[in-house]
Amino acid sequence: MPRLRLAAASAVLALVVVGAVGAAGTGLNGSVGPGFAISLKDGSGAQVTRLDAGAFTLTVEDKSEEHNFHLFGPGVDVSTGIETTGTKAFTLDLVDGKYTFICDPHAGRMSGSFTVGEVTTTPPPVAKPPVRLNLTVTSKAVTLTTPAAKPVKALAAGSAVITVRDRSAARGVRLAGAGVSRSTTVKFVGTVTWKVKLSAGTLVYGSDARKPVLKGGRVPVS
Ligand SMILES: [Cu+2]
Repeated sequence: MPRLRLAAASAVLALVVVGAVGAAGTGLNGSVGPGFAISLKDGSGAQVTRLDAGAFTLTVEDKSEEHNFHLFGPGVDVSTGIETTGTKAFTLDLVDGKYTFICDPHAGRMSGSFTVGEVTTTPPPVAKPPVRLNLTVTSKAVTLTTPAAKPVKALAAGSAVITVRDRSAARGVRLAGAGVSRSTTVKFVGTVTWKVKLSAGTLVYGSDARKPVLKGGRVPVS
């Protein structure tokens, strides 16, 4: 009995010490059990989703002998025992980053997280400028070239701006495959611009109508 009383006294002392420390930091309340409930709330009772960096006192009420409350993140790794219950307090120095709390035996269904500091958002991907191509049909040939007049051997999927030069009143030019299906009419002579979105596949270009049909080419798009 005296030993028990001593234990009780030291527990009270511990609570007093914790209380004193608690005054230095903002209070957070963790709770686990009964059942599969786990939560972390601020002083106003609201679910913690984001905090400013700083000192905090986390008071955890562990209400179950099957669960524990385990909080970890940058510079922090604290937990209550699985088979123990009761109230336990921790001082936390939270810095910018993501923190997670779980019940170790049931991390799959008992977990939560919050961020500290600025929430880092990944910047939107920088849009690649469209590739520029020239598609030309004359009475003799159909060619697909770069603006520097080099033949196109391969293309990357994405946007393309194609300057189409139809120099033949007897043929149209067509572009098909890789998500594209465009053509000029047989009679048309002139220059048009096609803005297309190339997807992976094979881009086929050639002429149509009047025989002989001019063979163009095939370009892999990946
Ligand atoms: Cu659990």
